[in-house]
Amino acid sequence: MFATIKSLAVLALASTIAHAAVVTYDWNITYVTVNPDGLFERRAIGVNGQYPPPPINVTLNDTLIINVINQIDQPTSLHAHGLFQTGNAQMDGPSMVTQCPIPPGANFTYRIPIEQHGTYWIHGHYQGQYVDGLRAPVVIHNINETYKYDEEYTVALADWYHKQHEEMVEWYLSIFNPSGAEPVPESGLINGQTNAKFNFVPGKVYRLRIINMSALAMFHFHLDGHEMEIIEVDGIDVERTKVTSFPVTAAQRYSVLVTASADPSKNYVLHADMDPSMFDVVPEELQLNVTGTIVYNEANSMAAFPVMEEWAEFDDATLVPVIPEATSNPDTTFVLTAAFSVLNDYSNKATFNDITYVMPKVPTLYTALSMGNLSSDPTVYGKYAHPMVVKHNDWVEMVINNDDPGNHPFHLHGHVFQVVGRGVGKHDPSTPYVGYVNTTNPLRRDTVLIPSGENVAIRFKANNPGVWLFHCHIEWHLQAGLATTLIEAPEIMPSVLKIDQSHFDHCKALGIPYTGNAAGKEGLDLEGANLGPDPLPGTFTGKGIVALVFTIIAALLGLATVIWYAREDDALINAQISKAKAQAQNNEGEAH
Ligand SMILES: *[C@@H]1O[C@H](CO)[C@@H](O)[C@H](O)[C@H]1NC(C)=O
Ligand SMILES: *[C@@H]1O[C@H](CO)[C@@H](O)[C@H](O)[C@H]1NC(C)=O
Ligand SMILES: *[C@@H]1O[C@H](CO)[C@@H](O)[C@H](O)[C@H]1NC(C)=O
Ligand SMILES: *[C@@H]1O[C@H](CO)[C@@H](O)[C@H](O)[C@H]1NC(C)=O
Ligand SMILES: *[C@@H]1O[C@H](CO)[C@@H](O)[C@H](O)[C@H]1NC(C)=O
Ligand SMILES: *[C@@H]1O[C@H](CO)[C@@H](O)[C@H](O)[C@H]1NC(C)=O
Ligand SMILES: *[C@@H]1O[C@H](CO)[C@@H](O)[C@H](O)[C@H]1NC(C)=O
Ligand SMILES: *[C@@H]1O[C@H](CO)[C@@H](O)[C@H](O)[C@H]1NC(C)=O
Ligand SMILES: *[C@@H]1O[C@H](CO)[C@@H](O)[C@H](O)[C@H]1NC(C)=O
Ligand SMILES: [Cu+2]
Repeated sequence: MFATIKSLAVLALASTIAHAAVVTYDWNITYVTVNPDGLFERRAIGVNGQYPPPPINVTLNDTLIINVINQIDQPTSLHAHGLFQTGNAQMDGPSMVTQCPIPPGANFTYRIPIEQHGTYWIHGHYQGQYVDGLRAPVVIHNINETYKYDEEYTVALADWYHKQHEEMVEWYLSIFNPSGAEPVPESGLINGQTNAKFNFVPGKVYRLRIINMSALAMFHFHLDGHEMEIIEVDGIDVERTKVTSFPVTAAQRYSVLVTASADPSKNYVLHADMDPSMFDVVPEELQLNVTGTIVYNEANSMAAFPVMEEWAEFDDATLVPVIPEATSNPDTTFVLTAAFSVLNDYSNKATFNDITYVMPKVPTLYTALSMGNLSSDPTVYGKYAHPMVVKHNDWVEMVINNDDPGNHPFHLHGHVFQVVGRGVGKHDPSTPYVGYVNTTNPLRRDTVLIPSGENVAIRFKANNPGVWLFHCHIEWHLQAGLATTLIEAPEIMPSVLKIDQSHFDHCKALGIPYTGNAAGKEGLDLEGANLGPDPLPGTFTGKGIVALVFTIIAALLGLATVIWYAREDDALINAQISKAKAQAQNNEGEAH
């Protein structure tokens, strides 16, 4: 079932007990035809002919090598979510941030020294490829685990769509979706299937590593007949904390210890309930409650448990890291307000401080490495990369206000951050936090959920020179531009990061410049840089904008009515998109 591990070379020095292996995986990325929910056969992106792609399994201090062979007809890149990549930012993966994507037919080697342990995942970071299946767990064992357990299982939760991501995102970002309704998945999967089984033996202690690899769905995790203790959050070991259920938002991970102490003459349901509040519309046929089975004996009947009436209250900020980390007053503070609105291209986009993320012409890391001392000037990265430049070893605080009716899980590459403060409304960083504030030993993680109308302050030390994306991990929202770029320690980056020529060869093959500013030019001349849509002028209300857009669409297409929200009429919408596309192409043709 697992990837072919090409070589596992143990480099043990005779005089030390140091553990360090080079673990190599070959990832031949191809299309596969799959039907994981048994409802619909579709094309997905698989690895070595398999869907789901094989999990990656390494140990602290190993070097992980992934040889990517890109056999799909589109570029790709891989991001190992949650790994620090210290001094190795060029291996972080997001396309046009730290590398040019890998062209179709090309190979690329990710070489990642493993400096952490815990539960992570790896996924495509070129457009929305992970929604189409390019995602897998990454389990990193500690040399000496903090908690003892007998066996472990990975429980990878994911939402599943029947349509190709490309088709869905086109609709999602089109003028026909001014309210920004996200595509709703058709199913939820556990380990890529609908009937995952986990064998338990009475008396044994199991570590379950729960990973939410969703594009959208948030799951509530609980087990019939068994108690759980949380011991790990996003790679950080925490003090044992008993829970009955807990939410896992996109990209978050938890480990729980479970003792197989239930009556072994029964089998038990493992629940991952999708939270319907994330969905604009809950289709009648959508099975929200995704389940697996804890099997003591295949011949057993299922134990009957009442339906959980309400998910338990759970606050991740109450979890206490086993290894404390001191915090410090910030040297630099950024305030980011997240919102969605119809911008002046009449599509619904996401913004931080009214800026929607648009990829630069040059990968941001390459700009940082090629601009000399101008690399500390945010201007060179282009306004729409939304650069935030910080100096080496500064303490950085980011206050994120969620000014949107939806909840958003925000993820920072290259770090875990401390969750130091939290509140309702927008936070003014010149005033102290009331309510939740913790500067003693706050929770550290790499993905934090910020509920609608609330704010969170996170802190980290800028000790990892590189370029790191900060973004919402709901894939639809990233595609809508809910991202900023952290430029960390540009003043020393060229002396820390060494980039192999093969990276630049891929840029050449795709015609992407790899030196210069965001426009591929010298100095502060940014003419020709990619520009994003901007907010509409004036004080349109959301409803006013919807009405305005409605009018524009109606006028544009000469239609009396446009039904954009009613997903039941996909055919009509698709026809309209095709028509608008044809029209746009005509216009383009005329303009040229
Ligand atoms: C792991 O690597 C670190 C850093 O190189 C080293 O200090 C440590 O001793 C290593 N641990 C083991 C058990 O090999
Ligand atoms: C990659 O997978 C495809 C499809 O299974 C196969 O045709 C091709 O030979 C594989 N390439 C390598 C290098 O393994
Ligand atoms: C992971 O790797 C370790 C060390 O090589 C091995 O003992 C273990 O069985 C592997 N686990 C899985 C699930 O492959
Ligand atoms: C990619 O790697 C595969 C497997 O090692 C090899 O067969 C193939 O020739 C390589 N392709 C390119 C373009 O280098
Ligand atoms: C592992 O942990 C045990 C108990 O916690 C300790 O006795 C042992 O020295 C540790 N081993 C290493 C290599 O750190
Ligand atoms: C995964 O995250 C998404 C997005 O936050 C959430 O809607 C979904 O319920 C989560 N799934 C699980 C199993 O926690
Ligand atoms: C799904 O699970 C939730 C919580 O466990 C429960 O309240 C709800 O009734 C379940 N829905 C169905 C359709 O079983
Ligand atoms: C940038 O470097 C050049 C020489 O390399 C120097 O003349 C100039 O003063 C520097 N500018 C700043 C702002 O440090
Ligand atoms: C902050 O964290 C520490 C240690 O994790 C904990 O003891 C303390 O209760 C927390 N303080 C607050 C206000 O939550
Ligand atoms: Cu979001």
